[in-house]
Amino acid sequence: MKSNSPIILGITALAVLTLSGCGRTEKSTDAATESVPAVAPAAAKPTTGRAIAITANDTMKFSFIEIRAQPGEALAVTLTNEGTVPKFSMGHNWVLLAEGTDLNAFTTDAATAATTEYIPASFKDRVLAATKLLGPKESATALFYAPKKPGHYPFLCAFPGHMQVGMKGDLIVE
Ligand SMILES: [Cu+2]
Repeated sequence: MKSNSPIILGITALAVLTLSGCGRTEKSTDAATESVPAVAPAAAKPTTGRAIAITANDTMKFSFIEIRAQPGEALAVTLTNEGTVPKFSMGHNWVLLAEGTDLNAFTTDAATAATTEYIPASFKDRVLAATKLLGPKESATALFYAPKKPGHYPFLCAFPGHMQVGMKGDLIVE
């Protein structure tokens, strides 16, 4: 009996911990989804989504700068580079970032991130979706779920200098 009591106590304590632990886990998961929208969309990608076709060319402009989506909607954003200037001096990509991302800080770091197609490692966890960097007449699609939290999520072209001349917009989740 002497040896049984601590074990029973231990099991009881474990059960209590497990029960309270469950409650806590559920709550913190919800909180994490709300405060860190970057994590949820990166976890899973849809196999298909509402098609949104954007073009860009040598004038360094996206064909439109506003996309509206419903929370959690599956989207397929296709960027086509209709320009003719070679990729090393006029590449384009489409990069969606977490709400509130400091775009100037992003582009500062992006300028030295040529090896990762101008998506800097320092901002990797802020990237919700992105296409590869496109040369002339190339196109690529980013498949992703819109964030579940309504808000304005910035997108831009990460090629050096392009955001500054206007290659940026917003995904508006509402
Ligand atoms: Cu560009």
